[in-house]
Amino acid sequence: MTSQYLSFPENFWWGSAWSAEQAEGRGTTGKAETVWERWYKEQPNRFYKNIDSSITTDHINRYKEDVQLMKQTGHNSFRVSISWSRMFPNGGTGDVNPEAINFYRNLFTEMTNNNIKIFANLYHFDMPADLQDKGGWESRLVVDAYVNFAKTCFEEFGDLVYHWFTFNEPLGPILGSYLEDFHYPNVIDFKRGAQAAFFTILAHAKAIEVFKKEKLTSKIGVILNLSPTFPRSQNPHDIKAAEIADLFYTRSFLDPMVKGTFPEKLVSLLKDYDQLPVDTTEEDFSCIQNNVAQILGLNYYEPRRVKAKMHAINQESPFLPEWFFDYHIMPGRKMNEYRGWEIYEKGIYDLCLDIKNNYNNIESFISENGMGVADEERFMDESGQVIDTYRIEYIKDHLAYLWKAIDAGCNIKGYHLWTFIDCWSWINSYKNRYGLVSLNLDTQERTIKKSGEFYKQLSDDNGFYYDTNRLINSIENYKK
Ligand code: BGP
Repeated sequence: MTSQYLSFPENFWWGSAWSAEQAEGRGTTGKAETVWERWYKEQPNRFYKNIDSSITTDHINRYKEDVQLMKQTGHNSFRVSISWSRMFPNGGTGDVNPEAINFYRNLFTEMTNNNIKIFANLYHFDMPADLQDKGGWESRLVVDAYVNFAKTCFEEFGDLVYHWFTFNEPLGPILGSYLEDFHYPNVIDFKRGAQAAFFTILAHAKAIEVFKKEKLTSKIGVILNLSPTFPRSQNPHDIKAAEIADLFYTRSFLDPMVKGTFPEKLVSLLKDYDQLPVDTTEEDFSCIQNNVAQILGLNYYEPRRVKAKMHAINQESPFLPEWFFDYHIMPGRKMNEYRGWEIYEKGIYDLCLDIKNNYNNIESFISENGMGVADEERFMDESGQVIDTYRIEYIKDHLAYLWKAIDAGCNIKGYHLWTFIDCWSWINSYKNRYGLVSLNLDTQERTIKKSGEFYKQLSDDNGFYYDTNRLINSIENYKK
C-alpha cells in the first residue's frame, strides 16, 4: 500500500448541506404551501412510499440537538436554505413572519456559538404554491417577490450569515418542471422553460444588486450542479454532440451567473429552433452583466457521457436538448446503483480545472457531493450504528482528486457533503440515505454513522492518509 498524507489548506471549510423543504418539517411557525406540498396533495403516488415533506427530519423542533451533532461530526460550516414560504406565509408575499425570523435567528445564533459558519441559500426548489399559480419563474411578479424575500433575509440575518447563495441548482427546477416531469407543475415545454431560466438568472442578478447595497462583509454567489461532459470517442460527431449537451446543461447557467454573458452558440441554436425566451429587455441583460456571483458552489455527483444521435428526431415530439445527442453508457463504468448515477471521482478534478481555466479561478468550494444508499439498516452493527465504509471510501476518493485540483492551483475553499442527517429526497423521499448521521423515521432518533466519525477526524486533522493505489489513475500520475 502506497500511503500519502493529503493535507488541505488552512481554514478549509468542512461541512455539509441540506435544504429547508428536505429537513425542517412544517412545524408550527406558519408557512405557506410549497409546490412540493401542493404536488403531494394532487399526486401522492409520485412520492416514494407516499411520504411527504410535512415532518422530514423535524429539524425545526430539534435544531439544538442537531447543532451538537454538527459539532460531533466535524462541521466548521454548514449550508441551510431559508424557506421563502416560512418567511412569507401569505403565499410568499405580504407581511414577514416574526416566528420564522425567530427560528432562523435562533438556529444561526446556536451555530455561531458553536463556531459553525452559516452558508445560507435562498432558494432550493421550494416555490410557494401561490406564486407558482402566478406563473412561477415565468413571471416578473415572482422575480420581484423573490428579490423582496432576499432583501428581507439580508437585513434580518446579515449579521450572522457567513456566505449567501441565490439559488441551489437553478437548472434543476427547469429540467424538472419543463423538460423531464420530476417537479411540479410537470409541464413539457422548452420555450416556457427557457423563459423561466432567464427570469431565474435575472432574479439571481437582482438579488446580488440588492445585496451589494446592504454593505455586508459576507459574499454572495450561487450553487450549480455541474458535470463535466465527455464525448464517447474522439469521433467528430461524438465531440459535437458533447459540445451541445455541455452548452445546455453546463454553460447555460454558469456563463450568465458567473460571467454575466450568455453562451453565443447556445443562443444561436435556440434562435434557429425558435426556443428563445420572449420577455427579455436590454435592462435585464445589463443587470445580469453587472451582478455576477462572487463565490461559486459546485455540486458534483456524476459525469455526463454523450454520443452522436443514432436516430432521426420525430418532429412531432416536443423540442428537447436530447434532439442533439444520446446519452452514452460507458462500458465498465462504476455505478451507484441505488441512485442510478455513475461514480467517477476524477470528474471533480476536471470540473475544478474548468472553473480555474475558464471562469477566472473564481473562489469556489464543493457544495455537494455524496452517496445515497438504500436500506442502510443492512449495515447496522448491534449497537445500531451504520457502518458505511463505502461512504468513507467515496469521500476519500473524491477528496484525493480535489486535493490534486488544489495542488494544481484551483481556488477551492472547502468541501460540503450531501448530507448531514438523512433527509427527504424529493420524489425519492427517504429511499436513499445520504447522511453522516442516520435517522430513524419512526422515532426521529439520530445516530452518528461510521462516516460521521471519520468526518470528524478528517476535519480535526484537516487531512487524511490516502492509499494512492486505490484509483486507476493514481493521483501521483496526475500531471498539473
Ligand atoms: C441535489 C440536490 C439536493 C439533493 C441531492 C441528492 O441535486 O441539490 O437537494 O436532493 O441532489 O439527490 P436526490 O435527493 O434526488 O437523491
